Amino acid sequence: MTMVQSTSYTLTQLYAFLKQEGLEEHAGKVLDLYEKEKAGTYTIGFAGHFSAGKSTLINFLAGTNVLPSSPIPTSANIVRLKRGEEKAIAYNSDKVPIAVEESRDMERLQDLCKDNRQISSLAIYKSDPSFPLDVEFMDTPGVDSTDDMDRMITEGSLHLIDHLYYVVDYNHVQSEVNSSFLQSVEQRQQPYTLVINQMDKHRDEEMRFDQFSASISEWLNSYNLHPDGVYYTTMHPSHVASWQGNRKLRTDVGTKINKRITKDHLPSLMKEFSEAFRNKYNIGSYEEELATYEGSSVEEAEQRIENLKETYEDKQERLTDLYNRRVRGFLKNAYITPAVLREDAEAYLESMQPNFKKGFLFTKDKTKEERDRRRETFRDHLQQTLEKNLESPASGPVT
Ligand SMILES: Nc1nc2c(ncn2[C@@H]2O[C@H](COP(=O)(O)OP(=O)(O)OP(=O)(O)O)[C@@H](O)[C@H]2O)c(=O)[nH]1
Ligand SMILES: [Mg+2]
Repeated sequence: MTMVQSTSYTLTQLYAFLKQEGLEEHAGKVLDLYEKEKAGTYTIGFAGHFSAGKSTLINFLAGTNVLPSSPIPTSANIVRLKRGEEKAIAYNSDKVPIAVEESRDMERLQDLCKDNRQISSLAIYKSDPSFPLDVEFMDTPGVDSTDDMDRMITEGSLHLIDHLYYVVDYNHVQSEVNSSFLQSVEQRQQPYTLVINQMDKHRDEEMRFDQFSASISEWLNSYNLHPDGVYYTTMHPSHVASWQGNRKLRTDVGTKINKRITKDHLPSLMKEFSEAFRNKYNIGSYEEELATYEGSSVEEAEQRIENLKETYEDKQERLTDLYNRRVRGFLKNAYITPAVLREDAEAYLESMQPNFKKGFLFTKDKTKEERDRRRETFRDHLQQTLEKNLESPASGPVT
């Protein structure tokens, strides 16, 4: 496969091309990549089922409290948390900034995070996050179904995430939504880490921790999932500060930030774009049509033609043979000049001589009458002989 280098030039060309083709949404993703590359931003994303604790976890890891968290589905739009002079920029679905808030009012900022009527994404700059200026944490709305997951992958901001932390709550790890989402993530070769949050709900007397973690490994293996790591955390106020798993996760995030290994999203986006082209130009239906001419059916047709040809040639050969045997055979043996016919011919030829005269009176009329009679006799006998010796054998069964 040819690797596409995500240079600014490639992105600009690609953007212009997609725009020209009317694939606005895809052009928008290229623009995102272009801006991310230009700014040199390293993005850590958080996704998962709603109420798993994503926003709480980001607040904890970033050392802030700006993201709203609540037991009911809360985060309604994508929030990019950055370090900088405090402000919030709201974008609509066309990625156009529609409002800039310079407010330090937490409630106001949190309301923006929950509003998805006009706002589709939000950039919040805070002075307190512990991470460097070129790093951002991305919070995403919770998902509840495979459809939500698909939307999150195709319409969301997965194409901007360098490393994904997939957050699940303790009670809903092994769900269909989680496994199918993570399989899509693997397909896109998106590096990710699994975070099992709300571990305060775990009861050792019901199941030992090692048994629980073994069941998680088994589940991952059964779906052929290979996260970068698995972390067990709790954001419960009574445990948050002391929980070992939280510290391990924080260290892991720190390591990721130090290395800042960026993900090249262009190859998987190119696949997405080519799919969009296929849909736009209805390539699938052409392929289906072509497929009907391919494979066994055509081979079958060819075979049938070949068989027909063979049958035809065979028949032709047999007919030639038949003709030779029947016609030539009896022609060779046909007795078409029996004695009586020879006599008739002789009599007729004799009557045709100029000096031929019939009887004593040898009138002209009598001579003509005799000539006619002999000709008729000869013709009748010839006719009978031919019928008997030629026509009948030629139309009879072949032996
Ligand atoms: N017991 C317990 N509760 C938690 C934990 N983490 C978060 N919560 C609570 O769970 C609820 C949901 O937390 P959020 O941080 O809003 O979860 P979220 O994943 O961001 O949810 P959405 O934005 O709606 O998708 C809140 O009431 C949190 O206080 C945890 O580890 N243990
Ligand atoms: Mg949230």
